[in-house]
Amino acid sequence: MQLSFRWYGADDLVTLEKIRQIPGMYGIVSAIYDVPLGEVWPSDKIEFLKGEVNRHGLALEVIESVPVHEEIKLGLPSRDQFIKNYQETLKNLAMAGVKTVCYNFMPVFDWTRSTLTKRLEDRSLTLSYTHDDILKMDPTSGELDLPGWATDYTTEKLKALLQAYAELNEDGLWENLSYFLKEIVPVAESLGIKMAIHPDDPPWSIFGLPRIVKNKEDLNRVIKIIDSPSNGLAICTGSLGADPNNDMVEIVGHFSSVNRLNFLHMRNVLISGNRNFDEVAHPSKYGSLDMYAIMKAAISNGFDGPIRPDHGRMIWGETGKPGYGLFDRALGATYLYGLNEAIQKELGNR
Ligand SMILES: [Mn+2]
Repeated sequence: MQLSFRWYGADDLVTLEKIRQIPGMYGIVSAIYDVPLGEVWPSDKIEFLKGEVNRHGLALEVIESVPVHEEIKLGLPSRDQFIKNYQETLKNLAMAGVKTVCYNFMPVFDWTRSTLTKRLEDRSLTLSYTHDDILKMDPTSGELDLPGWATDYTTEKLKALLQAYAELNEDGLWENLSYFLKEIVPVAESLGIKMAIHPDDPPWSIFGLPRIVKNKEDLNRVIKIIDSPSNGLAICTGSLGADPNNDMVEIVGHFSSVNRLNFLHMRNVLISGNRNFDEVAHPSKYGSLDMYAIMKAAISNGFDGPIRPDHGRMIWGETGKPGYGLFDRALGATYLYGLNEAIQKELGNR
């Protein structure tokens, strides 16, 4: 296991100085945030980031994410230039020693919650999703501002995008993912980079948008587009696990065993009804997922790649980027470190 921690760069309130003090921490998961979407990430910016991370005794081997331009997802003629740029970015990342690149293929909106500040019984604050509340939201109203969302669209542009995706539907989105992977995976493979698609969060359609990475069947379909270790998965237990039909132990074990699990996000969720869930503390007892069994399924089937605690709650009065404070994610990291030690010893590995 390469225990890793997401870091949003120099503006992140959680500093590299603090992250390096978390026991067992190996690497940083980050990105270049000041290059416009779709443009090539220049080597000097990547080298600077790597230098900062390395200076703190941490590795920079995982990028999350290199975002995929909407025109690639929509399959517009302009996609070829954006795909070329993506290939160039991969080359520059490989030169800096990056081994894993996470991305997603969610139209318009990244992860979605109905509230970012639900108070749990222990008085901590967490991100929560209630499907009825989402159904009442109008994403084009301009009143919604969730951190997982693209906020730089005008209302008109957003309406046009939603319409374009409604017409594209799931089949069209699959075709466009396939086109993208057939251009990207051979390049990634030649560079020694493993691509890792992050599942849709939540794993069902919202606002009439097609979503295609929701369950085991979808994950299987992705890896069959091109059969390569560079065409793999970032399995996020809190994303897929919000649907109780997704057996996370089985899914993680399966894709680890076929060597397509390239990155593992560990997060627990408490499912409280049909399409309703809270993000909770990492240990199994707080949520609906058996975190020990999931870790064991990954490791015992051969996974030894990057793992990061996914979102955390806000505890001990911390404020900051929802889901990405220090304290609860650090607790999550040490819990994962402990699970890993116990599982490795059980397996007789050390
Ligand atoms: Mn995730």
